[in-house]
Amino acid sequence: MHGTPPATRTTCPYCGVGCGVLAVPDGRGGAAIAGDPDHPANFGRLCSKGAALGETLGLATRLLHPEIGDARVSWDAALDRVAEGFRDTVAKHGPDSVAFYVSGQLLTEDYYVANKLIKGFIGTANIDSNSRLCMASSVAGHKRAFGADLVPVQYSDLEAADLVVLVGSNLAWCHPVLFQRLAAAKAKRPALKVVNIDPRATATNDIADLHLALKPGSDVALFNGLLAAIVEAGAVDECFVRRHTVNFEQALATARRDAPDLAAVARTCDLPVADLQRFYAGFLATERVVTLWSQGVNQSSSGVDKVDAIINCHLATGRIGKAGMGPFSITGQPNAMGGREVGALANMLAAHLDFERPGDHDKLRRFWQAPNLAARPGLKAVDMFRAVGAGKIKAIWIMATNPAVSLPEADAVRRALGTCEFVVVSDCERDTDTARLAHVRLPALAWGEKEGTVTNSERRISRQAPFLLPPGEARADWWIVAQVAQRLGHGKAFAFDGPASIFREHAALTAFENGGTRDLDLGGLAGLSDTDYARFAPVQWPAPAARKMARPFADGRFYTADGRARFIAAGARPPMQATSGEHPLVLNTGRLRDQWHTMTRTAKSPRLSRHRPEPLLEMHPDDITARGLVPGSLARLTSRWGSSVHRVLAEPGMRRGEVFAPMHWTDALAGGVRVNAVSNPAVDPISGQPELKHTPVQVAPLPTAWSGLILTRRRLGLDLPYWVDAVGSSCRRYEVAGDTPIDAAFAILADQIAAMRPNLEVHDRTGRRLRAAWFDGDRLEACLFLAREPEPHDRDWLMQQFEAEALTGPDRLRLLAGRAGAEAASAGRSICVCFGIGENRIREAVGAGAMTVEALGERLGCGTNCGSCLPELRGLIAESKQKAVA
Ligand SMILES: Nc1nc2c(c(=O)[nH]1)N[C@H]1C(S)=C(S)[C@@H](COP(=O)(O)OP(=O)(O)OC[C@H]3O[C@@H](n4cnc5c(=O)[nH]c(N)nc54)[C@H](O)[C@@H]3O)O[C@H]1N2
Ligand SMILES: Nc1nc2c(c(=O)[nH]1)N[C@H]1C(S)=C(S)[C@@H](COP(=O)(O)OP(=O)(O)OC[C@H]3O[C@@H](n4cnc5c(=O)[nH]c(N)nc54)[C@H](O)[C@@H]3O)O[C@H]1N2
Ligand code: SF4
Ligand SMILES: [Mo]
Repeated sequence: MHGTPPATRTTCPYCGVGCGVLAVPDGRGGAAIAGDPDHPANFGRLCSKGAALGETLGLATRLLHPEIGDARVSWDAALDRVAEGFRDTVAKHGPDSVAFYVSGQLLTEDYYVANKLIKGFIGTANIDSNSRLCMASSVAGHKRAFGADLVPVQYSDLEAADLVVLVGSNLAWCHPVLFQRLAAAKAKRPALKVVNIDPRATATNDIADLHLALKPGSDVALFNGLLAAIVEAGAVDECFVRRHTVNFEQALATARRDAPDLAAVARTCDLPVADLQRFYAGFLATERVVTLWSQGVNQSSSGVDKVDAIINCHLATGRIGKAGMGPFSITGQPNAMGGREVGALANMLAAHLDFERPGDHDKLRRFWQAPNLAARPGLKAVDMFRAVGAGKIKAIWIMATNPAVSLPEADAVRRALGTCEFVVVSDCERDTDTARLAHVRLPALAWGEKEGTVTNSERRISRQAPFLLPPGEARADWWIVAQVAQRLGHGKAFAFDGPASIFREHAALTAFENGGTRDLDLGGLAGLSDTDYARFAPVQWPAPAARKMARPFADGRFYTADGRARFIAAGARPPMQATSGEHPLVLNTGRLRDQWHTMTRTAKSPRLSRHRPEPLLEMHPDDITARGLVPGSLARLTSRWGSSVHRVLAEPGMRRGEVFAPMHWTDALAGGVRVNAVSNPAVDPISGQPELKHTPVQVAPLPTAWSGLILTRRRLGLDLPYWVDAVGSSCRRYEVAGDTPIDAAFAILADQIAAMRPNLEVHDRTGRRLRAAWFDGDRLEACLFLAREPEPHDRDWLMQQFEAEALTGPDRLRLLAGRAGAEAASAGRSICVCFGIGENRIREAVGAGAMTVEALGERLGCGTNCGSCLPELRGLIAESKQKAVA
């Protein structure tokens, strides 16, 4: 008898919460996915993205064989070519003429091997990570204040706190399971208060007692004001400050310059004095405070100062190193933390060993037996790609990241890669914006196939375990790097026989001549057998060999030379690029609930594609009107660096003068919409992290002759000023717009959709609306709607028609009308993607008296699985209550 195969315990490959997942393969290349009830990050919960992992495992678009140019080659040929490219470039131009650009989506083992090869054996520190765009400011802020990159808070502290301050974090959408843990703790204990500090009113406001919609970039002033208020109120923990810190007076003097009084702070931050007072009073009156931050803090030209301005307030009150309190930088990627641990950033060595600390270089050189170990820091991401553009870096190997989309000044990045002599890309997908520019493409194992460890936001190391066989010729990233290392003549140092042996070496390095001088110590894990490693239960570091793990900083000792934390005197300054008459608006960018980064995986999931199928530009309604736009129309976003096209969404929760666009869409999935073509390349002077949340822009109507919708079972390659591809369960959906005459465009698109003439075609007499549909027998194959003005078709209903085996008679006519008849009301925009419940149905249920999320859940099921849509459900309920009052 065959029972259900046992579930594989693994970890979600998306955000830094690091949820445990149970995966049961279905034997057909897919798997059933569930939350792991025993994992300490999520205790069984998963968000919409985690729950939809099963929909992302398909192989249709995977890179399955090595390629040189567009030709499939053997692994030997590809690896020889990569080794030759790097060897020749180094021989001719020296080690600093080559670079690796890596990612927080590599496993710790992959990351370790890449860092070891380039720093230890090629002999340059030109290795940087997409963590530069993500965590670099927090890393630098921690090191300045604590003497080490150590996060002293864990998830349970959020639940134990009495006040949680969220700064520049859309926790509800970006760390949904952590958000749910916080929401549940608050529901159980309403005394737990939440303050949300974000220029936008996001879904995270759902649990906020106070929202401070501050002026973008003004966080330093806000927290300097808090430091001054702490002193004013006599709330300083004098004993802690005296015994465990230095530099308090200098930091206070600077804070007072920024914050001579409350009114001054209110002006700088553009906040009501009363709201500031409430925030400060709450902070002063509450001992257990966690301040949690993310990209609204890090992605800033004053990111490091923002981090330290926050940490200053925790040091001044001694609120660090104890349960329920502390400064908490949460990580974005599944292994952002692992990359920091192995040191795969241009300004670090490895294992929290530093270029600057005397003796560290020598320790690493001896441990690795690497006489060629890089002696000075390499180029950080933005500078690295500028050096590629300037021809100084002539060979680059990009692993597990998509810089042609995710870096600022993305058009310049693309041009740089286009002119680079030798570009190698390791990816799981064949057609990414970056892979298109590669000379050699190397197929990497994906989630579900690869094996190793990741570290989450609370320093907890968990395993990613394989439950699918490697497809095609795809190989583990560590294997690929080690093979190239061997071809470069470093066989002995890279003779790893699997991830377990790499992990043991990494753990041994963290303990090497450590003796309590370095925070990162995994000595207790350096002796794991292969079997221990395979069964490895999640563990938090430090995990030294001899001592028991203690809460970081519980003893008031820090990792500076004198053991004391540093207050940092950091004065407020405005963002680097100021608005002007030509570019009067501020572009803020970030994430959507159901997409991950450059969408190479989440865009495969029909249910995730339903939440926001297009890249919308969120604007205050007054700004929309002022620019002659209307909601739903297309607009061009322009900056000094480039432009992109978006559909306009009216969002009263935006501040006037600021617009928000998602970072996700690429040229592989759309045309004209890469927002980082617009983003400015200013960076924080210390961390090198780009200011991705603040670019001066202009927004203007996009002149179009027509816009439309194509639904088809086949994928299309389009060449239009605006097009966006989204996957449905039985068809693809293309939103399109163009500036050529509508009749000609219609004919060209019809030709692209099918070789034959449409079975149905309806043009209205004025020539303003053209429609066609194609059938294969009775089965719907495609439909095309073009019109001079955007039309409100019922897209969800139309996409459902592709699920029917046969469409005949009146159904066909309804199809060309673009919507269901009166008898079948449309479900509307998808809110709960787990059960496919649309906005209209939710509004109906609310109208019929379901005024709580529980009641909605009982009636429709929505919100009862992953819970990611709960903030939006509450929003619809609140809206209805407001209407009732008005
Ligand atoms: N759904 C989803 N979740 C993700 C990801 C994803 O792609 N999709 N990516 C993961 C990764 S790698 C990361 S790094 C995290 C990021 O997680 P978050 O940082 O929470 O997400 P973002 O949307 O980038 O930005 C957060 C907020 O910063 C605000 N902000 C902008 N400027 C300022 C400012 O000057 N001050 C303050 N206080 N706030 C400001 C923005 O309005 C935005 O709401 O998410 C992770 N989780
Ligand atoms: N405007 C704007 N831009 C931003 C941000 C923002 O807030 N606003 N946020 C920044 C931040 S915080 C981040 S983290 C970056 C993220 O930006 P990227 O790292 O560029 O985004 P991803 O789409 O995650 O790219 C990962 C790539 O690796 C591939 N991949 C996945 N798993 C593996 C694997 O195991 N091995 C290999 N070899 N390949 C793999 C995927 O197919 C994909 O092509 O974007 C940054 N860019
Ligand atoms: S919160 Fe969601 S995306 Fe993040 S690790 Fe958990 S399931 Fe994955
Ligand atoms: Mo990130």
